[in-house]
Amino acid sequence: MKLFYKPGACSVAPHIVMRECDFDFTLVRVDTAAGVTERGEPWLEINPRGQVPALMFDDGTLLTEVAAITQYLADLKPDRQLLAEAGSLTRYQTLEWLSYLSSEIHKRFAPLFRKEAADAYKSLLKLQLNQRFIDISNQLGDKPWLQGSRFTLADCYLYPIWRWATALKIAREETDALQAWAARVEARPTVQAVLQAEGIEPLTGDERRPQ
Ligand SMILES: N[C@@H](CCC(=O)N[C@@H](CS)C(=O)NCC(=O)O)C(=O)O
Repeated sequence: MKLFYKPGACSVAPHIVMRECDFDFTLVRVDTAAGVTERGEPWLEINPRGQVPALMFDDGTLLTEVAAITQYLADLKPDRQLLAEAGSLTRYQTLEWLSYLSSEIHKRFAPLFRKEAADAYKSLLKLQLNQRFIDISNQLGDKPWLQGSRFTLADCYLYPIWRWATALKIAREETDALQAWAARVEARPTVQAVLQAEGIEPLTGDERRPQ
């Protein structure tokens, strides 16, 4: 399998899943702005939707969307318990998180990275995001992971999103639980491997990362 990614983008989520599940895969970096992969292939010919992540199978079939790719991968390796079995409420609570993160959080970030978006609109988005992150932090509370004692797809997806929030200085107050969670995420060897492979920095220094 090939995972098309952009460093630090939402493709970090399936990248973490790939490593948590020990898949044999090839990473292919995409410059979405230039519309070309690191191999010089026109990106829109591979993925007409133009976005990362995209997962390509050996026969050339493409699967896109963070929620679909991560569920597919997790279901191939149920023993990793990133997604509970079909029929269990826990599974649908993970899907609830994926849906919420995708529709209510992830998409609010896109205009914040665009010069042409009006400042008043950006301020509104930041206000809304700020409140949602405080809420997520409150939901986390003392739990190690979003759904309790088990690291799931929900944590994999929230991690790149929380990185953008940190970069844009959103929700720096009242989010201690989220900040502690990020340190736990970054203590995972799989996440460290992702950061290294993508050439991106952790949010938390060694002194803040639990050993
Ligand atoms: N709904 C898509 C969103 C994907 C998305 O927004 N990807 C961004 C990176 S986080 C991207 O490729 N942006 C470049 C572009 O839109 O040109 C998913 O869940 O995978």
